[in-house]
Amino acid sequence: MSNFVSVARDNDVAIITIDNPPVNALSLHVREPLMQALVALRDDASVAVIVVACAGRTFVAGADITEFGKPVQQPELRAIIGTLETIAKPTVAAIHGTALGGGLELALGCHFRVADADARLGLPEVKLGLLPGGGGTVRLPRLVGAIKALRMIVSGALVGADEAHEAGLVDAVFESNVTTHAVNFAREIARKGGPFTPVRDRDDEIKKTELAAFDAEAADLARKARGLDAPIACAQAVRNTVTMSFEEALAAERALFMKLVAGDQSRAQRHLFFAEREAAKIPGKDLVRRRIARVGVIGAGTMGGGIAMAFANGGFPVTLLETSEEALQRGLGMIDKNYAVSVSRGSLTEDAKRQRLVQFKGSTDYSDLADCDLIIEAVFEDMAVKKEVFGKLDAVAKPGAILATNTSYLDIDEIAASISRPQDVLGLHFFSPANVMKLLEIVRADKTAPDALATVVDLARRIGKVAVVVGVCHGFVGNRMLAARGSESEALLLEGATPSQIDKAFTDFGWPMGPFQMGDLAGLDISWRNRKARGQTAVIADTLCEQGRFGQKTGRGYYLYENGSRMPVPDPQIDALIRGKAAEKGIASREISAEEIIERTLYPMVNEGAKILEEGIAARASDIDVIWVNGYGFPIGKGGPMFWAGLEGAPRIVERLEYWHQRTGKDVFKPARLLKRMAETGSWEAGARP
Ligand code: 3H9
Repeated sequence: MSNFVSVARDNDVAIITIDNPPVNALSLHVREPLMQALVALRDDASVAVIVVACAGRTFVAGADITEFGKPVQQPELRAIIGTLETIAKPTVAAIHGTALGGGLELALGCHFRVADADARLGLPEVKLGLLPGGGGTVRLPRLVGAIKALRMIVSGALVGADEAHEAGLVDAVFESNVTTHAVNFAREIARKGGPFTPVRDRDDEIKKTELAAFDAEAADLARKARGLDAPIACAQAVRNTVTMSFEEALAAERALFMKLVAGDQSRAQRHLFFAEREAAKIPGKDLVRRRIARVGVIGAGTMGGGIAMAFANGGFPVTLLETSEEALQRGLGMIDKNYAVSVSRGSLTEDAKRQRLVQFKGSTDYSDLADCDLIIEAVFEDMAVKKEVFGKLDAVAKPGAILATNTSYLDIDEIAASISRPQDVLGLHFFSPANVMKLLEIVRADKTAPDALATVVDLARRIGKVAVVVGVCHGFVGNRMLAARGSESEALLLEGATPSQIDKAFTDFGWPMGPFQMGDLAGLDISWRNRKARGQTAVIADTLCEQGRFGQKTGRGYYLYENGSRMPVPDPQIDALIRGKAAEKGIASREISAEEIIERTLYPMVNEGAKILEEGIAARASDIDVIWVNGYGFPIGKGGPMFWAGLEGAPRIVERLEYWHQRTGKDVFKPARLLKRMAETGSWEAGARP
């Protein structure tokens, strides 16, 4: 029929196969022949049953995301599903891999769904800033009930085949060869005879809904939406299914979908979807990767332990090295405790915990790292200490082993130059807690061999990290931009803003927390130590540390944390301290608006991002977005700092930076050449590679 949709016959069973690699997305070139096939088979009296299946590694993983934002082309998915529902003979979706979004909606248009045991199903549109727009919000509740559908749709979480079966979403689960089983299943169904009720006409589950319980759950979910429109729209659409007729709810779903798909939040989230995948693409696709069978981690503190756990979770045996038996046991004990917490929360089984723990081998002897293919040091952030560690590694590591440093700031070229094999050295900058945080900055040093780099990029994916390759500079991409963001924080305080006012401007923007809450959480002593090492000062932050106010860990920082609570309480003493320091410096207090706070913190950050692109430290503007969303909590609905700069308007950012530069003379406000070019051309890429 077409390269993308074919029909095969097994006597009176017709099998439609969608074949649109890599994920069988419902692109126009699939929808057209699919519609034709359905109409033809509906009208073909020799066909008794229709099975809808997919070739390749997965069932349909959704609508084609690249088509969003462009004019809708017929036939639409909704029309295809509508046509499926006009077919009186039984229709069966044979699901393997993932049935996601429009893919699951297509399956919901069938009378029956059968799945491979390892298949996963879900409506993850919310993660793209959307809601299911192919009838998912009106059909899924009819099978699994409104509250379960609400949870699935608002979270976008996938369910396994067994759970789907239990919930009524799937009618049968098979160990393997789902299409063959689907044909037999279909025959059996046809033999028993109809009538076969389309999902749209099954109202029993809907009628059982207690609206008050539904609303309570929806309100709870809405509180967690943090400024995102899609979760709220998802909940509204499912509620409509309870309160409206099928047709009305379907029309309301469509209206909500069209609004979201045209909005900035969904544009931003779609940008991030592709940006994350793009970030993993580096030159050297065909390079032979180095074999990584065992990983060594030096340092069993919070960072080293987290890194070791990340690899153990990814199935790698790990040798964990410490300087003393006592430190080693403390580190291993912490790892055990972390896994125990996961077990108590129900996210890990006892058995899985045991399997992870056997991956660890502890040692205090460097020669035990000789069989490791990748060794990551996570020791004290000090050049001399790091060089000493690398010197020892140079002596014991096997030829070709990749030697990585987890430094957050130090010059990796200098570390690499200190040993005999600089080609094997690179940076792996994990974010704390390393077993949880998704971001991994992979730092390519001057002499890093391309195959070593390609190996760790692949490896990052295997341990579930979102990896971005960056170049060497102080703080790499993330922390360098963080410094630019933070540079005005103190000045804003001295000029009259309070920590809570600044933090509120951030949370209103969509950040999970503001810079002062974040400082208190991370521990103010860390940046204090860093400042001292670099001969820098920050009058308020330094005074806080001199008073022993290190943040949450001492119960006092910019805020008070009473009785071990993590809830920040504004402290009048801090306001007095700030006003006192301002008076000493002769700075008059004035009203500071939320707009000014954003301009003086986030615009310099975008500016620094532009400099990073100019210098080739990041390859693409979208790489910077991936770093900030996954590592620092930049609101996903704004797509990352560089995408947001486009929404905000680069001309405006340049104009305001120039204003602040003129007023303060500070370098952070001096617009980067590339930012000015972006303001003129509207594209980072136009200037990224001059
Ligand atoms: C939707 O369905 C809306 C409807 O309700 C309403 C419509 C009216 N479209 O992730 P991978 C590409 S919204 C286009 O690396 P994996 C991806 O960019 C959709 N392209 O593979 C990549 O390209 P490249 C709801 C897509 O094995 C390649 O495929 N569905 C799409 O790690 C491989 O992807 C979703 O949100 C797409 N839908 O993971 C599911 N999906 O090679 C989104 C993927 O050039 N997809 N690509 O970089 C996923 O979650 C994962 O891709 C999946 C496979 C789990 C399927």
